[in-house]
Amino acid sequence: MTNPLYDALFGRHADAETPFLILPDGAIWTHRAFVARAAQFAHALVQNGVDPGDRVAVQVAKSADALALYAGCVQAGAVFLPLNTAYTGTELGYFVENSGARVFVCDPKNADILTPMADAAGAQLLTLSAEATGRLADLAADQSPEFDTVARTEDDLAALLYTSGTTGRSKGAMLGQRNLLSNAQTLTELWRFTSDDVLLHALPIFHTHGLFVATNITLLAGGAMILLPKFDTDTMIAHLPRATAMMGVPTFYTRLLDAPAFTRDLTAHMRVFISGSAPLLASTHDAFEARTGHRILERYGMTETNMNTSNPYEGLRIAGTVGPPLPDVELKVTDPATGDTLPEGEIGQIEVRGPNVFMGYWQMPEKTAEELRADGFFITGDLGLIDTQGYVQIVGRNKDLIISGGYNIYPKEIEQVLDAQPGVVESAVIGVPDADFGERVLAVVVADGRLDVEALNAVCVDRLARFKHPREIVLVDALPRNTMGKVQKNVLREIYTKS
Ligand code: MLC
Ligand code: AMP
Repeated sequence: MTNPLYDALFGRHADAETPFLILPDGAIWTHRAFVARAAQFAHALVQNGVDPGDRVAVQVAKSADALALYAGCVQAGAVFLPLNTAYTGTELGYFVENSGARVFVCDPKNADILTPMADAAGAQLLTLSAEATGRLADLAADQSPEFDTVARTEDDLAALLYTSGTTGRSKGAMLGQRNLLSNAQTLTELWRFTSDDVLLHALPIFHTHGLFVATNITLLAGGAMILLPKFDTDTMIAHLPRATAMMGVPTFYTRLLDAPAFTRDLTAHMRVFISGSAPLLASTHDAFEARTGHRILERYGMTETNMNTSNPYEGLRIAGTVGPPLPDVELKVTDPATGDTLPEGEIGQIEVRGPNVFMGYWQMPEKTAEELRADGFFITGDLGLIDTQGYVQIVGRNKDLIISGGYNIYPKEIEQVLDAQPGVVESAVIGVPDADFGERVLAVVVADGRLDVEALNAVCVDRLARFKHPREIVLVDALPRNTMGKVQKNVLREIYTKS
């Protein structure tokens, strides 16, 4: 029986007494202990009716157990569906229902409030806290540390990650074993990860970056991770001496640069700093090199495709570029109107093809067909060019998307909430530059006399995760429109970027 993803990432470490997770309190989980805990979770899931192919939706705090639950899902042949811990009940209801999850795991402190939602969606609710308490933790503790791994092939679904759409509801990106495994193999080699590596891990584990890029690569290499619950500048600085590598979104790097204690001496022993999920300003890249002597290695990816391009480990890392396509990824720049490939240096939409590209959107064949061409090329929605050296530069987006601190925010979703409120005639949500988050959310609202801005903020709290909330609401008489009647967001961005 084989299960390629399980065998490569987890199974082969079953007897290894080497450290895998180093926790903030100094506790260490060996690879063996981690694999054993994963098996206990696999048993607990099966006892709760999880069959191969079933979705297991998980909204829990970052912890060693949360990662072991991911591994347990892979071992049981289930489909892991991680959810942002900031999501509200309304948001969660959609994901659990849409995915048809068999089990929904949440923090014990949210159980009462989320039980009706899980019941309505037909999902079994289990609980797990960062302190290894909760019904799932208790159940797992009683299980055998060995589990007969469920056979899977590389074509089987391993994870479902929801990404919002520019129109309508979120789409579940179906990631198969091949997608995850091939990308982890390519990146491990490209970035020279080995069993000697210790990755400083402060990213959330409900997204591609923290879960697949960081964790899968470390596991494949047989290395270790210092698993921090979240990013905190002082904590990062305290743990850096023990690390060899770090991965982060650009906000991590700008925050570290703001700290005088982040010095050349502190980072001299580090092997590599990797950035992605949002554009790294060339000025940040330069300031980082001036401070530490390290050139940040920037790469480019997305939920649907895992990683697509990377600056080289050896060779020129060029600020403002995301490097050449990965060895097993084809990348072309096309004319958005015709789909024709554009010559080198011309700006167009970025399309990618390779074993990293997802299997389509969960139960959305039309959406899948719109973005994933029959020939396998995925239309990323990013705009860019390929320069004379073969490096890709991302110059913008062909999709109405804000990236704040590495989180994707779809204006449409916020506009729909705002527009439904009394007193709102219409709204336009845009991203404006922000020194900390790269971009922040600003809502431009046309109101009639009845608008109560406090009530507007309150409905956002109820309906939307905190990171999506408009940081500023500006009231205007009318929105700028082009001759076709379409709101000109570029004009709004220009106005509110200047002021
Ligand atoms: C937190 N807040 C955010 C936010 N993160 N608001 C907007 N954007 C964000 N990203 C809210 C908090 O709830 C808080 O609300 C306030 O902003 C300030 O919080 P903070 O303490 O400063 O934030 P912090 O907890 O430090 O989080 C910031 C962060 C975090 C940048 C460290 O957001 C983060 O870890 N981002 C990484 C996201 C990521 O992993 N993306 C990868 C996606 S995968 P209040 O109520 O206090 O005002 C992908 C593919 C690829 O994109 O290529 O990798
Ligand atoms: P997500 O859907 O959360 O996976 O976000 C993917 C999007 O993040 C991509 O489509 C890009 O727009 C953006 N992104 C990821 N990495 C980079 C990068 N290095 N530079 C610029 N944008 C990036």
